[in-house]
This record gives sequence, C-alpha cells and structure tokens, in this order.
Amino acid sequence: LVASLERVDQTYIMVKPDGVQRGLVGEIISRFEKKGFKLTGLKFFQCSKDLAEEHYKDLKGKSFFPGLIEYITSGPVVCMAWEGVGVVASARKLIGVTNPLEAEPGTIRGDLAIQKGRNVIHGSDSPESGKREVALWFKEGELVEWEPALVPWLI
Ligand code: 3AN
Repeated sequence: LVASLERVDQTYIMVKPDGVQRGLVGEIISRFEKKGFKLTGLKFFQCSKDLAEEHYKDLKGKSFFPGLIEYITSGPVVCMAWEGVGVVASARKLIGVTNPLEAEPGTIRGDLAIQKGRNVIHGSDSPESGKREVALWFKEGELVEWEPALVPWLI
C-alpha cells in the first residue's frame, strides 16, 4: 500500500550486441523478471547510427564515442521498458557499475562481463533519462499497459 502511493518510474534496459551474441538475453531478462518489476515493452532490434548517437548524445565529446556507436550498432539489441517504484535505481544495482571489473559479483556486469566497452547491458541513469529513453526507443503502440496478476504479492 505504501508502495502504491509512491511515484512509478520507468527505465530503459537494453541487452547490447555482445550480450545478444554471447547468448545472455534470457539470463538478463530473467534477473529483472524475478526481481518483480513490470515489463511494458520488449523488442529485438537493429539500431541505426542516428538512434545510437541520439541515445548517447551526452557522451558525444568522449574519446570512446565513435567506438561506442560502432559497438551499439554492430548487431541486434534487445530493448526493454520496465516499470515500478524505484525501478531506475534498483535496475542500476542489478546491473552493476560501468566497469565490469569493478562491478560486484551478483550484478549482471560483475557476473557476466570484463570490459567497459563490452559491458553487455544498458540501464537508464535517472527517472528523467528513463522517460526520455523509453520514448526514444519505443514507438506508441509498442508499449503495453497491463496489470500483472502477481502484483498484489509484490506490493
Ligand atoms: P553506464 O552505461 O554504466 O550508465 P555511461 O553512461 O558512463 O555508463 O557510459 C555509457 C556506455 O559507454 C557504457 N555502458 C559503456 O559501454 C561505454 N563506456 C563508458 N565509458 C567507457 C570507456 N572508458 N571506454 C569505453 N566505453 C565506455
């Protein structure tokens, strides 16, 4: 009941091309599913250079930016929108810090990756980014409004 009075946020989660190529899609989706957040969007998608540049526009000046765009567009990704109270910060915890060598064991990056430039997953860094990124990666009609039957057991 307390949870239902708080703000419901959304986050944009993406399995990057290395995660897809390494067969980690199911494992990654399953961690969010088991946590109990609500999935509102899911698609397998080849990202264009324009979309990648828009998504990462805050990193445009960085030396690794061209390599980052090449990496993100190098193969298909899995795009997800997840919803829930505190979902943005919680997803970041599940994901672990940017450098997988520093990410805690038990986190997705800590368990499944070793390189900063191949860190298998993206997660929005704030509720504002979450809103922006879900709107950027999903068209209207691709997001699903639904009430999971399990919700009463999670709040
Ligand atoms: P996070 O994905 O943890 O929010 P950001 O937003 O700082 O991290 O970086 C976005 C993405 O850019 C990272 N997921 C990673 O793929 C890439 N990246 C960040 N820093 C580096 C770096 N020093 N070298 C190569 N790639 C990097």
